[in-house]
Amino acid sequence: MSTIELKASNIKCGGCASAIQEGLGSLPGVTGVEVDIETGTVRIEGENPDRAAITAKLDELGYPVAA
Ligand SMILES: [Cu+2]
Repeated sequence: MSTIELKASNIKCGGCASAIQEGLGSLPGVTGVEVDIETGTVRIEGENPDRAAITAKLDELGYPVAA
């Protein structure tokens, strides 16, 4: 089990959080997604989740990872 923590842009409400949870939750190896709306922190748990795929998915959803 590993955890990846990222800061994503544009997270403003529960709808954003749900979209992210759904989008990232469908990726291979991802077992859990938590979103902190106030800080824009996205915490992904899973079995060797693919960081590049997660970053690409966040981009695609409109919540690019902050530098
Ligand atoms: Cu929103």
